[in-house]
Amino acid sequence: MNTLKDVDPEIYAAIHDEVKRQRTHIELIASENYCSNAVMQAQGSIMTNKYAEGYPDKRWYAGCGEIDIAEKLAVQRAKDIFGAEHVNVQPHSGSSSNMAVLFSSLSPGNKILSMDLSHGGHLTHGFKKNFSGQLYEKITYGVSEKTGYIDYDKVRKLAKESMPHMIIAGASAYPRELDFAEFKKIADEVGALLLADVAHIAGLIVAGLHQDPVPLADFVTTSTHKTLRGPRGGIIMCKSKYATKIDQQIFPGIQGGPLMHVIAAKAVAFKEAKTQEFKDAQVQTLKNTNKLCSELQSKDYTIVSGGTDNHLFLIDLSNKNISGTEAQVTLEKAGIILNRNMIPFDKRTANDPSGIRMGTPSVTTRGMKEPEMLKIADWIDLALKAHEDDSKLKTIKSEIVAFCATYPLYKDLTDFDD
Ligand code: DSN
Repeated sequence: MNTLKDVDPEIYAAIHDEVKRQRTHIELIASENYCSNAVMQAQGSIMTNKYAEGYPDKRWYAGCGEIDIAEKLAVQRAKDIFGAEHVNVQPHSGSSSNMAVLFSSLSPGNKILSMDLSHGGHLTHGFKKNFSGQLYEKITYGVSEKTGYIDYDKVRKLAKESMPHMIIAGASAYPRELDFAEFKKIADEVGALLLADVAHIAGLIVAGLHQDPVPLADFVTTSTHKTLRGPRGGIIMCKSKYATKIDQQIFPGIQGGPLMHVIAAKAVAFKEAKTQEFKDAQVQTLKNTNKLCSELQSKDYTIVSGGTDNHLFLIDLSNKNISGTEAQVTLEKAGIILNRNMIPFDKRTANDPSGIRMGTPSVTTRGMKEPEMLKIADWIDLALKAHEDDSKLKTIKSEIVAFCATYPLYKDLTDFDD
């Protein structure tokens, strides 16, 4: 990166320090991961220079031969790993994937039935300040207060009462397996379209470790950078009968030129997702999440729903002398990165909620296994107990920096070794 260093020392310094931060911290944000060098090389390539509005073999610009190769590979590989009838790889994000699906199939004022944000849903599933909440009428389902699991009887009841045009199955902070077959039954009973947003669990689905909505749902969207371990972006999968309207809704409906360097990187990630190494990492992610969760439970932390079936879990800190925001800040001081999160039926606000969310895709990609989860649980517990003691937090941080050095990250980025 010597050229960047010369041309723009400030941005170079920010990247340099971010590499250092990623290397020296324990990353537990459930929606993050470390993509491979190969993915980053494709994303950092000259494909960023090319305009390619349209689709392969039907572009609005000349000179798209090589670009078409990349997009066709991305589409074919995504179809292959997910078993999808049709895939659009152009969405810039999971949010624009959802926007395209909603715009393609709903009219303003139509009803959507989706998971409450405070129970684990997503902004694009109808949050009032998001386009989805402003354009459509939202009815929300949630989890049972007693069990923390989605109450499917209640979902069915709400669907029958409200007769939504679309049901959205998917979440950003739900630690249990989603029953897509049950969602499909409910959608069919009320004549609703079914959108499965699998952004968080896509990698688990590809590895055969989570119920698969692709054969069932009308539309399946996902971001590509979470458990799927690709570049930051999104894709839409759908039944063939919706292919034209989805493609037209992405371009020219809501996007112009596709980000071809990102699409090339998606193709690389989809190739990697076919490997045994990827599958093994997804298996290990489940083991690690389970171990971290049960260890914290044994240290008297309250786990929402009592455990986890996937790559994440939520801790309810109500019985501790600390809020979700304070816990996030404290843990960052100690070298552990995660996010504050609302818990179902939270009595506090979204800005300073009662919970924290944690997941293990990143630490798993880094090579950590169950014994390391025990250490991380110890550090979390020690740090939260010492949240008013900065010198103790500093000591924990130095232990974590030393620990992280034994799990080298991006070894090939030697420019940043100092
Ligand atoms: N913002 C993402 C998350 O952290 O779960 C969802 O898109």
